[in-house]
Amino acid sequence: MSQIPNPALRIETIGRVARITLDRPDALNALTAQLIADLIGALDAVAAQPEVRCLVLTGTGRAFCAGQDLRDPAVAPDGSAPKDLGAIIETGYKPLVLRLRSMPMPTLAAINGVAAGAGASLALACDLVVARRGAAFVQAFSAIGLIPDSGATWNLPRLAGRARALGLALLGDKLGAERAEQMGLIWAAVDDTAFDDEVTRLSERLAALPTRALVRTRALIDAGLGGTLEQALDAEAAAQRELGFAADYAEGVAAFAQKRAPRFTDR
Ligand code: T3D
Repeated sequence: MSQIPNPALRIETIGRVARITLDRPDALNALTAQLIADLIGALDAVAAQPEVRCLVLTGTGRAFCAGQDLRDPAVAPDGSAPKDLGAIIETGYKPLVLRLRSMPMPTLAAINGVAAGAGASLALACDLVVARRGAAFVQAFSAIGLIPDSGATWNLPRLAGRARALGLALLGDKLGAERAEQMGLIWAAVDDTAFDDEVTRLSERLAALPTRALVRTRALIDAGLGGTLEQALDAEAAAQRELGFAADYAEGVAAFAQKRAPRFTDR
């Protein structure tokens, strides 16, 4: 059950950009069962705000998120009956990742520090990932006898290829932001001093673009990765038909003809 406000979670909307901040820096923003439920609630709340056209997900302190809180009694082995981690995924991480991936606006992960385990998976589930040059990504799962979860086995090989996905997942080494960018795992590594400005600039830029078309683009690219060319062509035709009837297309073409910036409104 969601219990917003949760002091470990901050939600703020500035103009057309909503920002959700994981805010328990003493625990490297690790996720408890309650925090996962509240994060889903926060995403639902942002999705329901019609004026929001970009979501930024970030953390406070020196970590973005250290993944599952290994001290949470809901999951931590304590000598009593073993915990059903499959149930935790089914009731927590799976709906969280699906909610994130289906947000009705572009999502930007602003990686302020280390992103480990499910924290790295959450980052990779966002549409764009920008990271401080000093940040790092860790597939921390093998070190504790688990497999990469929260979509990592789906996202990692698609982003970085099988060889690198396996190297990262099996060895669990820290991967610096710059190397993550070179591997195609993230959009950009940014100098620490320029990070905040770049996140603001990019989020405002995304918010000014035609939201509905961006969201359809995400869905088509995800579907296209698993389908045939013919399926992709059919899905593109259906989406283009829908967008062609919508206001943003008329506005975009009018702005082009009038040599002015477009003002997109569809969501
Ligand atoms: O279990 C299930 O429900 C299934 C789902 C699993 C999803 C998952 O995410 S599994 C993976 C869980 N996460 C990890 O295993 C990451 C563990 N942490 C680390 O590997 C490292 O802490 C980091 C790479 C994230 C950062 O390293 P470093 O050297 O910068 O910091 P540190 O010294 O290791 O950690 C600082 C403190 O944060 C420390 O506490 P202390 O000693 O100062 O009191 C450490 O215990 C705490 N911490 C770090 N990660 C977690 C954590 N506390 C609870 N849970 C954590 N995940």
